[in-house]
Amino acid sequence: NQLLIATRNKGKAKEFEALFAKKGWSIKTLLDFPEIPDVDETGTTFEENALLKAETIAQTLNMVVLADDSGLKVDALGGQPGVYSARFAGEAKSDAANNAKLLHELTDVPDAERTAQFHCTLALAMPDKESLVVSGEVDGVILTIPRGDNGFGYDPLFYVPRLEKTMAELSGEEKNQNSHRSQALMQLEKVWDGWVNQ
Ligand code: ITT
Repeated sequence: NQLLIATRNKGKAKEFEALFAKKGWSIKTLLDFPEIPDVDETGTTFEENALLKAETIAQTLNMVVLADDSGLKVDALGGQPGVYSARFAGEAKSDAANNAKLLHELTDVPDAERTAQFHCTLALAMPDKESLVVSGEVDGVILTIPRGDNGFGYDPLFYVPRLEKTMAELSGEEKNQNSHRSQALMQLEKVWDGWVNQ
């Protein structure tokens, strides 16, 4: 049971390690394969990019690969940064710069209009098999001041009204019970066995 997660994002890798440890699985990520080149995310949708990452790496390594394409959709920005969330403030993929840009873009947007969703699409691929794709989403509100030290990316600005906390104020375990990533993984689990054994 060897599964490779096609990510080099340390925040994602940590969450997947915890999510799969619960099932008694140990996973690897692209952080364990520094020689493999990055897959160019040329798609315009989460689904296209997740499939691109999963299928390219599955071919390269000839194994079962899971890829995550995720991001933040802000209603007042017409759904941006969306698939461009990692590079919102530039190619350096800096969380601090991305958060600063988000706050800047939302200056003067009143609280009631700062609604957003965290989105996660997962693609599962292996050579010579049709890939599986599932998604999950969580509703939130973009704060004006960051709160909390956990998580990664936009977590300190993403307030979840239902939990009365930002994603960065949740423990790793709490985030993994409530995140867009865990919602998508729950969907994937429903179809996983049938797919592997088909
Ligand atoms: P890989 O392609 O190597 O997986 P990446 O960071 O480039 O890493 P994406 O293209 O899927 O991955 O971009 C996802 C971005 O969306 C990520 O860099 C964050 O800025 C944001 N994001 C996704 N999930 C998040 C989460 O759980 N908490 C905070 N920000 C998140």
